[in-house]
Formats: sequence, structure tokens, C-alpha cells
Amino acid sequence: MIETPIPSREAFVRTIADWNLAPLWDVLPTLITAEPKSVIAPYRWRYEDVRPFLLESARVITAKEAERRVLELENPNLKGQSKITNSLFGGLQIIMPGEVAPPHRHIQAALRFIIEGHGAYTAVDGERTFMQPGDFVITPSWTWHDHGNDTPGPMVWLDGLDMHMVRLFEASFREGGGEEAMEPTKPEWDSIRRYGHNLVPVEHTHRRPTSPIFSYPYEKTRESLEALRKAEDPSPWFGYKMRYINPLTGGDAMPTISTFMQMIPQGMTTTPYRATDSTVFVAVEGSGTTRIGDVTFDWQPRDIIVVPSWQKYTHTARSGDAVLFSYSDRGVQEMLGYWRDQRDDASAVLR
Ligand code: 1HN
Repeated sequence: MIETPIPSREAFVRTIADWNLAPLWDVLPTLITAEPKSVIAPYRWRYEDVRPFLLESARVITAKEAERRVLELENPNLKGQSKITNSLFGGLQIIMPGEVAPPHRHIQAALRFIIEGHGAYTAVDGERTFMQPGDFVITPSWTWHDHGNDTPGPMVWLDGLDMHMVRLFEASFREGGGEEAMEPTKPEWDSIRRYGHNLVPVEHTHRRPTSPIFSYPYEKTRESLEALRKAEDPSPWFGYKMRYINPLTGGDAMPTISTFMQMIPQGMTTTPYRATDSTVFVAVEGSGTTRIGDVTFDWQPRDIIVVPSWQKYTHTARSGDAVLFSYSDRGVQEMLGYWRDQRDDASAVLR
């Protein structure tokens, strides 16, 4: 019996490529790393640098023309991809006095974290919510939403969207855009009054996996942080940290984006910590620094910082108590059993 000669490995790989086949052994170590290797860069956007560009954007395009006038926060390692982390979008939206961003809906869920301005509204499913700095507002998947500014000043908020998860699954749908503002169909603050006071209507029909509350006002969040501070010592890793929840389930306000608010008392440096969820932080009060690996960013209110997956970081509150909002894909990772964190020994750091 005559055996055919054994081809070289390279020749074999070239041959099978024509059949849309490839050898796993060449890529296995990069596909399955021993620990997370984030592609994103740690980065900080100073609001004072970005704000003039936001105002200028309002001179080059109207909110209606743009549909959403947003400056994308592009991770420096992922330019052109509309990504602040590998799974999440981050952008700053500005709406000027008298403007309307027309109604639309999409599968992608959005969070708004209010940065500047007082009293413009965002409407979700016919209910208007009036926004103040520090408020956290949700736009759940497939809900109609528009924004309008009937105040004398510009209104700016951070948009966080789960769009790259939707892209991964190729599950995007959208409707609308271009129409005038929607007339409200529900009383103002309806959802928070129904669901935000530790009560629910006995025969409520809320069936979405997202919170029935659209707005989590800063005043209440701040009160909760202050209550923690009065009652207990700060965590070495987080200071005082709270998670925004859906009161019907105890889970995240939206299933795809986890959101948090934490207070780090003046003078405190948190103990090094890392987790598998790349996280976007927004400074709300105080000023300080965040060290990520060997880079350090200073920040003040309204600055935005992104921390990559599995890189150790610490926050220091330098002047005043620091209050930081943050969002990440932690909840999705938890549902799938992926999420992990690691804490340096707090007592070792103090020694
Ligand atoms: C969007 O619909 C909004 O509704 C904001 O305000 C930001 C970024 C990408 C895609 C859609 C909004 C967005 C967005």
C-alpha cells in the first residue's frame, strides 16, 4: 500500500483555508486567556475640555437633524467603534433651549446620567421625567422615548447603552425618528409614585425585565449614602457603595447595565481592587485621583473615567467627600456566571 506523503503543517493550513476551515491550535491561547486581557485603555475625559465641543456641536447640527446630538466617548484603543468599553457605549448628549429630540424606540437600552442643566425632560412610554444633575434615568429596551428642553439653559447628560451586546446577538430593531415630540399620556412622576415607595399596585401588569421606575433622583441617592456613613465604617474597597435596583425583583434597574453610586470620605484611598467588568465612572462631588495600574488620573465633578476589566485600581478622595456614579456589564456577567472580583488585603495595605 502506498501512503501519500504527509504535507507540512503550513501547507495543510493553506489547503484547508480554501474549505473555510482553520486550525484552532494556532489561536487557542489568544482565545482562551489565563486571565482577562482587556483591549480597552484606561482613560479620563475632563468635562471642561469636552463642554466647549458640546456647545459647538449645537451650532453645527440641530437636535432634530441629528436625531440624537451625542458626542461619543471613544475608547482610545477602539476608535471608530462607538465603544467606551468592549460591551458598552458612552456618550454625552446636549439639548438646547427649545429643542426636541424626536421619539423613537429601539432594542438597545439606555441609561442617562444627568451632568448639567435643570429641568429638561425625557419621556419614556408617555411619561415625562424632569432631570436634575446626579439623577439616574433609564430608557428600557423597546420603549418609546423623546427628550425636550423647555428651560433657558443647555442640558447635558451621559448616555450609556448596551448596543454592543445587541450587536453581538444581531438582534437590533428600531422604529420612529423625525416626528414631533410625543404628547404625554401619563401623569408626571407616575412610575416613581406607583413603584418607588415600597408599594406596588396589587394587580400591576409590569412585565418587562427592567425597573418600572424611570428616574432615580440624586437627592434620594445622596440621602442613602449619608445614612450608610452615619451607621457604619466604609468598606476598604468601595467606601460606601449602593447599587440601583428594580424594586420588583431586587436585580439591576436594567438587566444589561448595572449602575452604582458610591461615596468615598475625604482623605480616604480605597484598597486595590479589580473585577471582570470594565467600568465607567462619573465624578459627581468632590475631587480626587484614580490610579489604574501605573497610570493616575485626577478628576473633578463631571469628569468621566473608564477602568478596564481586571486592572487593579484605587480611588482617592482628595478634596471633599467624593461621590462617584458608575456603570458596567456586571449584571450580565453575573447572570451568566462569569463575574469575578479580587480584593487586596485591606489590613496588609494599612500596615
Ligand atoms: C439614542 O437613541 C439615544 O435616545 C442616545 O437619547 C444615545 C447612542 C447611540 C444610539 C442611540 C437617545 C444613543 C442612542
